[in-house]
Amino acid sequence: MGAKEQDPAELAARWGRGQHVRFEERFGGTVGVLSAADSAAVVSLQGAQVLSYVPRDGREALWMSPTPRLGTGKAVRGGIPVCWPWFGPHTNDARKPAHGFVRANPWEIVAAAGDDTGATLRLAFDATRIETALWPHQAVAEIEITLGTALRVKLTTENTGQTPFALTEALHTYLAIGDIAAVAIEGLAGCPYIDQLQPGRGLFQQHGMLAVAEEVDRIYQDCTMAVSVTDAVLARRITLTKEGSRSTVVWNPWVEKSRRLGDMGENGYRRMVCIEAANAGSDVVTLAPGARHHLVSEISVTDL
Ligand code: TA6
Repeated sequence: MGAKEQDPAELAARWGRGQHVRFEERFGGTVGVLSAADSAAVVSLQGAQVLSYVPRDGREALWMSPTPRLGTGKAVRGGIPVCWPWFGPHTNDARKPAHGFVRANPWEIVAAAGDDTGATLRLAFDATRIETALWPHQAVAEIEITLGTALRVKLTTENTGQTPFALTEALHTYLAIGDIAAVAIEGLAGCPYIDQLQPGRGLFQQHGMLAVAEEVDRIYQDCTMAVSVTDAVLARRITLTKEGSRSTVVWNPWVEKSRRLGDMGENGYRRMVCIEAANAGSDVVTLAPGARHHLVSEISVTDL
């Protein structure tokens, strides 16, 4: 995609919808700015990544690295990165990028709409442009972001090829919290999970509410319920509901991994937790030729 397709003025002429859908330069790249229902969201064309969601209470709901930079060939840490067409490390080639190949690539806008009640931006990524050595299948991914009284993100995968393929995926949502020591994560009770910090140990079982007091990196399997994060410091509850998702990933890097990552900022790990609508681990989606799969994550924020 050339510079013209990323030029905010060109995009505004074609996809601008008054004050409801605008385009501008931010963090060294082009973003769409959605405004409606007394809320706002920011989406980068790189990775079709939601970078910010401010609901009607006026407080940011998504955590973002203190050093966000687009166009570096790497994903921006924060917001809602799109992990596709695989989640985590590639199953049999460690040289391939973790979480697939769309996070650092440009997506194309295919639809925009907006009025006082809601605003929508839809972006597409045609994977046929990817060299077969990286991924030998034909597919189109679409991300539809709808801003209203909640933030709804829908990731659609269409198999445009002649052979079925296995898909794992995640909407890797970084929620903003007041302090990791003062949040209760509910909705996972009874779900089995893979502990990524104890590989090969089989499945564990979640008992009751999850509190985080160390590095947590879990793929809850066969887990379709809504997850809520009750934040005593910010006096709010963020609820994440899902469709088309059999896995929920929960991640906090804690101290050592944050240091190794280098883009979490000072004590950044205390102010974020990832709750991800996903299909990962053994929850693999097999997509037949011509079939479509939808993964939806909807975030709503309420005062306590
Ligand atoms: O979703 C959790 C996870 O898979 C962790 O294992 C950690 O690697 C995290 O994703 C971040 O991955 P990234 O490639 O964005 O640094």
